[in-house]
Amino acid sequence: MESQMRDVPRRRARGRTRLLLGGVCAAVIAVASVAMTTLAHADLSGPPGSTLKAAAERSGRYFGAAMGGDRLSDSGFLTIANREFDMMTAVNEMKPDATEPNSGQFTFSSGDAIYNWATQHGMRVRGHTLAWHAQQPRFWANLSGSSLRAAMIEHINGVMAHYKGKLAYWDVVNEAFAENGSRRSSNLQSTGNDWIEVAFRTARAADPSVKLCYNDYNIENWTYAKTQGVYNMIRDFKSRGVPIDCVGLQTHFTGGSSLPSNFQTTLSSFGALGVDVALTEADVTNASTSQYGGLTQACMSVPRCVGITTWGIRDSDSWRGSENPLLFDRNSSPKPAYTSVLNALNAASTTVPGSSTSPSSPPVSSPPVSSPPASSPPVSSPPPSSPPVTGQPGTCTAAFRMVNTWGGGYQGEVTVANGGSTALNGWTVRLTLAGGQTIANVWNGVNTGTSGTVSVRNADYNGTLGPNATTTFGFLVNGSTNTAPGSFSCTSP
Ligand code: 9MR
Repeated sequence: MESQMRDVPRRRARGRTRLLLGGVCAAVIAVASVAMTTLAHADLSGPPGSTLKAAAERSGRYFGAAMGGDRLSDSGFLTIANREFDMMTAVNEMKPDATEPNSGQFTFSSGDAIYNWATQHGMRVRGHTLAWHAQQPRFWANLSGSSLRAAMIEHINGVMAHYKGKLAYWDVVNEAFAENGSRRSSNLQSTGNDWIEVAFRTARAADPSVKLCYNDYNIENWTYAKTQGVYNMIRDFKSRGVPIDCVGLQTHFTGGSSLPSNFQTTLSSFGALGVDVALTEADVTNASTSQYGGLTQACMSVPRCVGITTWGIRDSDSWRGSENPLLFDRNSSPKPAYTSVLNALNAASTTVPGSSTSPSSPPVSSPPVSSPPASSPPVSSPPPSSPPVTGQPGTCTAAFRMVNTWGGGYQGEVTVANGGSTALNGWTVRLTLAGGQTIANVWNGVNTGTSGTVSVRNADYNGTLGPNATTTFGFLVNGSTNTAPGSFSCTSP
């Protein structure tokens, strides 16, 4: 195992630093894919669970852990993982440097080994992570601007294609904010402020079935600037229809930081934006029973808090082993914090929406949220004051907007509108790209052709447009010019 010090996250207000230690683990043989297991039916009236996963599943939640590839030969670890956990995250094996060591050359053997073991033992898997300032492929260091942007898009497409339909969540973007609530400066940030939304749009197009998350640390305290920065980004994404389904709060209460009293407010506030929330990397200095119990209880009180993952299982697995921050000791025995977590899981006061046929989830801490389902683009309804409809049946129009340009390409958006008096059932937009340009990626639509005249038809979920309704699709174009496409047409069957 190789040890390294990396980027040092810091809560400046309290002058703390955290060491990031860890290792890159051995590759193991990949086996065929295994279908995702589904969540147990929530039932708060049933008997208490005697394991972490059983207790979490009572309320439709999961209890997860992180494992490195080296744990695949550690029977002590595997025994507890199999008994107690139903979600797994790879510590390093699905990160960009691990999955694409050289440009366009993807390697999944280490990630697959963890995926296969976890799914063969009834667990679901959380993908971590696709775009991050740390642990990048070495060749990214030589890239910037449009070439780095294109490399990020290619990376997301390459990795997500491999895991398509197999994962429960992807941490699409990790740790993109600074402590003061602004964007962290990084090579990715230097490609343009829209890099995060481009990452999410790319991810949605690559795998519409997986939930797409933003993941960060030090966003647990509701009044902290960084929490507000992330919150505002997600609110903005939801208002503009940028696809995002969840926020991961890493919940590292280590290195001096501790459970804030407003943690539940943070969780419910994020949830009220219409995203799931999850505690994704929990660990607590000396495994304080009150903090572990408190963080669990906060999650159990917020319907959209879907689960908790600890960053390792035993103290000997921890990136901060000297703080003994996990639920099991070095002899694999559960610690007192294990009992406080188990009790808090069993005392859940809410179930996750959709996990129960007779929900016992009053909106205690977050109001019911009406958000579009994961894969729906925004489809607007006509305003109540719309003029009387006089258009012809099935009149489809397309309007182009240049969203962003850079040296070697641009991001475009097309709004498809139904100006007719009856619903459109399916639409196809034809557009002509300038010479030398190719479409790299389309979301909320399906393209035929990548250069010259390209046609884009509706995706499965946005083909029906009522009178005066609109929807949008987006695309990325590579090329030496940023000339907008010409000769648009829209037809409907
Ligand atoms: O636990 C991981 C450790 O092995 C790596 O060396 C380190 C490198 O950046 O990353 C650790 O995992 C981090 C996670 O990916 C993101 N949040 C902080 C985690 C702990 O540092």
